[in-house]
Amino acid sequence: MKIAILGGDGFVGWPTTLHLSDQGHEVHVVDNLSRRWIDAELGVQSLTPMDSIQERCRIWRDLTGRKINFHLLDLAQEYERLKAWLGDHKPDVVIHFAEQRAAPYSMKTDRHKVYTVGNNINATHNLMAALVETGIDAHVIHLGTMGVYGYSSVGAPIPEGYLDVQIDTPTGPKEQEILYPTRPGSVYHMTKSMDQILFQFYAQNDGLRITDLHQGIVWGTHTAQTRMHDQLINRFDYDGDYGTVLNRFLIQAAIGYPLTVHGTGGQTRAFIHIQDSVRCIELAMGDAPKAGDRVRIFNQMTETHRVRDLAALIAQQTGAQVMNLPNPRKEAAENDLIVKNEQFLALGLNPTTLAEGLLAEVVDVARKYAHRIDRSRVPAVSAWTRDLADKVERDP
Ligand code: NAD
Ligand code: USQ
Repeated sequence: MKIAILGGDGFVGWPTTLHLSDQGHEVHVVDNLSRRWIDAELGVQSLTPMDSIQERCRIWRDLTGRKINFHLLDLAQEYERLKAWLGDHKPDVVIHFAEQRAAPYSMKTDRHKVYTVGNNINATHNLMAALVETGIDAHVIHLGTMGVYGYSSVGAPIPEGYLDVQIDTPTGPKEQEILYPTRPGSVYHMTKSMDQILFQFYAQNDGLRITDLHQGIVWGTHTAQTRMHDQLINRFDYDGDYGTVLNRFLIQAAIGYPLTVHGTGGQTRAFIHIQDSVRCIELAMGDAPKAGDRVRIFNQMTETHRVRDLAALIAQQTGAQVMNLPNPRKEAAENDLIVKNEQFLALGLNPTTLAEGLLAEVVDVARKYAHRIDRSRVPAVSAWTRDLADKVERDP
């Protein structure tokens, strides 16, 4: 199949690109490299030394004989070029990773809020409009987030996207299926909630075939293909804006930095290993909806963990200290989370769980590149409100 990977230079996009190229698909990465520019803006860099996307593609070709095509294009700002590109290449599948994905970055200042909404909503909507206009019947697979649900599950498992509700009407109660009500916890998560409505509209109005993957926090760094060569190494964020909690704890453990638990660490979140994330995308590709179907929604996660339990586990394995910091985010201090993920299990996903070996692998990668870490970039200082900003510890 011919596959367009929008955002294919990123943390999940790059291993997905390699995996699908390895399977013999014709793969095209479309990316504006904004994530690399944001590194420059923030004065941070990936823990792992990343080559340019062109160099990564060259190494892959030398190693495997397979070609990955790269196209520099901004989905949000270059609508006409996007439409022309789709018209020229006519992909069978479009995998859409191309959004600003860090909640703390989206909450930094009003400028970052405006950028995140403009970038994410326009990227998604431009893609929808261009597919309709060009008449291309590609299966769109979007990377959404578990965060659209808002985490607290009132004791009931979070279903895969839809909820059956009973509504009282003058003629008696009626059943209706609705999108699970969203409760985003950041401007970034809010854009993913808005994406859902765009998808619902274009599936119903134009018969676009869309799968939305509500993904949990991705951890790990290597996949089978990124291990094949030093220069195929994946991006690995550790800083207070882009680093996600489990990968941050593993890096902190590697450099002797106390594990930065926000508040009591009572937040329960969904997790998935990067190798499973890539596998899920492959599974979703093989199970495309038909025109006229509702948006297919999968919960792309394999396990849930409480933040303080993760910290305790890593502390026990590595000897790291744990520190409880004022939480810069406005979020429930404690929550439970039960999530349904039966669809991927039924398609054959064999979950990789938090095994000691894989955790140790990440710590080893972090130790190898520890000299690249700027410790002053470890604290999470982006606060959700002005009040919280006053309490954030910049140098804990
Ligand atoms: P990332 O920031 O590493 O990659 C995103 C890529 O998209 C970058 O290469 C960036 O340059 C590109 N991009 C952004 N805006 C663009 C635009 N307007 N035009 C073209 N390219 C653009 O993010 P990631 O961690 O790989 O996440 C990929 C997707 O998966 C995101 O949509 C994110 O919301 C979702 N997701 C990620 C995680 C996670 O833990 N990393 C968890 C759940 C969902
Ligand atoms: N946290 C800490 N210490 C840290 C960092 C985070 O205690 O050093 C806490 C946060 O307060 C939060 C939880 O850990 O309660 C998760 O934070 P995170 O940064 O790992 O995850 P989040 O901001 O939710 O975002 C990440 C990705 C995003 C994706 C989302 C999936 O960046 O793209 O959509 O995970 S989910 O969390 O399921 O919504």
